[in-house]
Amino acid sequence: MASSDQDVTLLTFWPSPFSMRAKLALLLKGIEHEDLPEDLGNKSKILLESNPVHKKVPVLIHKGKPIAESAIIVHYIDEVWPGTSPLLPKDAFLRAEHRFWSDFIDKKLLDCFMRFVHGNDKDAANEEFIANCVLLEGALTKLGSTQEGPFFGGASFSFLDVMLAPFVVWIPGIVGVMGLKHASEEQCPRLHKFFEAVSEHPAAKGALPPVEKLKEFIQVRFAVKK
Ligand SMILES: N[C@@H](CCC(=O)N[C@@H](CS)C(=O)NCC(=O)O)C(=O)O
Repeated sequence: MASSDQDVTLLTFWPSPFSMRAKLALLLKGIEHEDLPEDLGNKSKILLESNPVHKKVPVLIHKGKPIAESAIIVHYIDEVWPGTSPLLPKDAFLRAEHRFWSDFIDKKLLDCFMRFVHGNDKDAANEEFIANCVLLEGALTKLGSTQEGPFFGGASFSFLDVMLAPFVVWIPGIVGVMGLKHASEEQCPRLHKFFEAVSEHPAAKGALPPVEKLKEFIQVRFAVKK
């Protein structure tokens, strides 16, 4: 563990995939921190003051300075604590690739995932979700290929792995409760290996909730009839 005088606090909400990213980056780096769970129905003063623009979690507060937005938080953590296990590649082109696919996850993958959850045309959203998984499979094969994975960073977690990791619990959660169809192992063999490797990783075990607990949350949050 890094020394306890780091003064790091994470404003968080356990089912939030964005909060999971920040938590995972902290655990991967071994940074001692305090979690401050938020009630998003009754946001705390500290959340409203530290993220006045979006009023969302996660917020990382480091030595009194707030940093918002999960991708920016993970970048920040990697820059401030580069030592132990760097998340972003050294090579500028590879770094750009990681940022490109991270943007893809937030703009394209998350978008059809949320349209499946909330929208009316679930079949179209599901089809798009599978097509996006296939695109990610291609990225994983290309980026992780030097060390044959299982991660985008090869044998160890990288920035992109942290950005995608929350889907390891959210996909089975939505599959189990709402009937989303996931891309098959034939379509996305490396992605399936990635999901398995993430679930078994000690830091991910600390940052991601159990799927069963998440399913209960999804049931209640999205009022899905049993
Ligand atoms: N783009 C943001 C998204 C954060 C986000 O949507 N957080 C949700 C929880 S999953 C939130 O705080 N929602 C509260 C609200 O919308 O009022 C990130 O990457 O951190």
